[in-house]
Amino acid sequence: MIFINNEWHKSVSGKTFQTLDPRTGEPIADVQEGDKADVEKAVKAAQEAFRLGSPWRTMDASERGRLLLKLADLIERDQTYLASLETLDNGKPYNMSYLADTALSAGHYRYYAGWADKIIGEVIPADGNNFSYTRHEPVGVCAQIIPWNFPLLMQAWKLGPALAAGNTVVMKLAEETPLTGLYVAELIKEAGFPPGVVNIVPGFGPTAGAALASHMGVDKVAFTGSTEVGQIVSELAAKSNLKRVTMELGGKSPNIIFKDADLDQAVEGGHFGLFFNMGQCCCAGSRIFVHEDIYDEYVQRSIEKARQRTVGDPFDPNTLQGPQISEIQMNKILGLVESGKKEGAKLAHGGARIGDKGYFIEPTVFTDVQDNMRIATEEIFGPVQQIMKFSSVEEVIERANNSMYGLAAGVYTRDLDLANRTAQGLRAGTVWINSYNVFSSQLPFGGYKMSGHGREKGSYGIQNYTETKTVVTAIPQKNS
Ligand code: TXE
Repeated sequence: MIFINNEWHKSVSGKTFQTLDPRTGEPIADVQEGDKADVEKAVKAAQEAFRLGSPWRTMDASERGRLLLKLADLIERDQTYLASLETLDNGKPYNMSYLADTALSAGHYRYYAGWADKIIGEVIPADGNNFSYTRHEPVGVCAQIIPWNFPLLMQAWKLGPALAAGNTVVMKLAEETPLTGLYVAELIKEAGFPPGVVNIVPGFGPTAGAALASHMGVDKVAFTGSTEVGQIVSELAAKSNLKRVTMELGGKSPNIIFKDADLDQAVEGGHFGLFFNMGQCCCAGSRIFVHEDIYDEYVQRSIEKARQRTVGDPFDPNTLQGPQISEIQMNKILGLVESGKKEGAKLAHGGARIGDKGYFIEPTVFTDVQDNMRIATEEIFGPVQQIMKFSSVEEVIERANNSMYGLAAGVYTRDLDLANRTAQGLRAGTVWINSYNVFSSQLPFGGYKMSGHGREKGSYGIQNYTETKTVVTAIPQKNS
């Protein structure tokens, strides 16, 4: 169903679509398919909820925080159900859905609850006889378009700061994974958010998504997804009403292993940095640069780790890797594996589909990868690790930066000077040193270059959901 004004609606067109179980490719449920006409209704509801004098606009900021805290509590109350639904719809191991996705989502709402009454402007000693201050006001009606790789968490990353800052929202869920986002809609209502503050439309990108991006009544669009679609959304936003845009897009993140690194830690970091979430992470460390002195040992240990990775039913507690999200994604990944073989990389492990039901792929390791190969330049978004060799610091920084992307990077070394020098040289929104995939709510996240712009999480996430208003009042005489 479609969630507008705290009520459940059927699609105006009467159309539905199926969401599939990635373990089998079989349908789980029919979902109402939102389109332009549904987006129209949802935007109207969000505008009405944002009108001056509305319950949402007149609510104490601390009360907005209390509602977010309540939402976090409700997610925890229903954590087992939500984690099961996430695994069913997305295919990620249940342990991850429970310990990472649902837990981090609740924590994220709680973190932004704390911000709600701490968004403060400045009193400014401007020249002349005046009293001047800034207000950090909500941007207004925000469209939020999210992907399928972390359905609950991407919803939380987007809703948390938007609601803390007092915006209203129309969110389009990914067509592959609409179920948990819709369940959270019910919790939003139960928490007590006024009608129209959050509206959730399941549907497809070129219809519902594009309608949101080009809508004249939407003040901002926040998008997470592919760089290609990010360009389309930016264009629609610019051509319609120059709505504000934040983008979290693809990546080809380097993970640099220096020769003095703690090898156990670096092998684990390279493995986890790539294989986590079946490789379906925008920040996946998909170019692992290893110093030539330790290259052979690193490669051998990485292959061993990939060999030990258990693939299977994501509800089995021993499973580390479930299916990929869809047939399209599986075929894209297998196509890139073929290109790697053709272009001369060494397929050291895996490389094939597992079985003929569902979308399972073997944990795959390529070694002897060259920088210009497709597997070293294109986002694979699957369980395929690229390992390459380097010899000097200057060389590796230059090669790591030689990408249209700049989302994240990893550096493994025991030498603090080398770590800092490398971190400063890398053109990436996040640099993890002797770690990878650290996603605390307090840390800003976002991209350089074609990995996007704007930041989510942390105080920077709030900045992206506020407008600054300067108010200047003439006064008879100012005094210091
Ligand atoms: O992404 P899309 P897809 C990358 C990854 C993956 C590739 C394709 O490389 O293999 O993208 O995945 C909505 N107007 N990432 O096809 O299409 C769509 O409905 C407005 C990286 O799934 O970008 C969904 O809600 N919206 C990434 C969202 O965009 C449109 C996460 C993302 O889908 C639209 C996912 C349009 N014209 C994929 N077309 C990351 N940064 O984490 C689609 N959408």
